[in-house]
Amino acid sequence: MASHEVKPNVEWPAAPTITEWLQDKPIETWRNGFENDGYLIVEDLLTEKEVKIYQDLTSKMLSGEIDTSRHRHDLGNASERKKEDVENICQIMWPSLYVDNLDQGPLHMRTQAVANIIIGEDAVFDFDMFLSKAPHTNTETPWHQDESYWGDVEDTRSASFWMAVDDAFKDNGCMWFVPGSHRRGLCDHRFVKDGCHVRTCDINDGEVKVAGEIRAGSVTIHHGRTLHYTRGNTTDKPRRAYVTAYRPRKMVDAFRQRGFDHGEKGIKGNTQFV
Ligand SMILES: O=C(O)CCC(=O)C(=O)O
Repeated sequence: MASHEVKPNVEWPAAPTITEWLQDKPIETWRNGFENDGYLIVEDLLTEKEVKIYQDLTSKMLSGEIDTSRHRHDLGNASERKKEDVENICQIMWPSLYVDNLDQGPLHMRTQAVANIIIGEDAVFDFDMFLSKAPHTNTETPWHQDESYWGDVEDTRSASFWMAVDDAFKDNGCMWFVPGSHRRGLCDHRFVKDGCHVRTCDINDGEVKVAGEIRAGSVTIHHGRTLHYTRGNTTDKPRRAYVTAYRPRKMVDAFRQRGFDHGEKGIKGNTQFV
């Protein structure tokens, strides 16, 4: 954003406090589910009214009305563009830098609270990103473990929340997981193509794979070592997702000291951003 531009601001509707919001939630089931399976689904993390606000803001980012170009690129650039003027997979790192108060909204507040429950009280916000698979862009995100992007990690605890901005189902690119794969260690990863940022690893044909089909406003949550992927969007519906990621404070601090910030300073020419 150029320095003379005024950052848009978001006003959030009244919402329960986090303590109130957590009151009727199955906290032990969340903790055990995440520990055993390495992924979890929390339905309706956001209300319909709240989701509409994220839909509106992300539409403005996609159209360029909110200019995110310093943090925007095509994560699906390993293959030819399916539509000339649309990214195969549009990735915007750090969308919360572009709208005042965005990181004070219900997504960040509630995912922080759930992260503290499932990975520990020392979990802090690490980064956010926005991922869009526009209709008929048909570009898969190949199988991988997020930790393969992060290098040496002493404490492997982490939780990434993938909030469906649109209803997410198999054919528009919902998340898929291999349950329990977070306990296997880090697999060997390779770049999908020379000069591309995206990494992938092999998985066996016989693996159990579970699709996380969710409504807009719900989240899937995965550990940094959980194998996951998404199909390309072959439908005429959009598939947008807003991701927030949490890790232990010591790990985030150590990575920032090494200069690794998931592209916060801007991603152009920088390959170390997921
Ligand atoms: O949305 C996608 O296509 C993939 C997302 C992903 O791999 C992640 O959030 O870790």
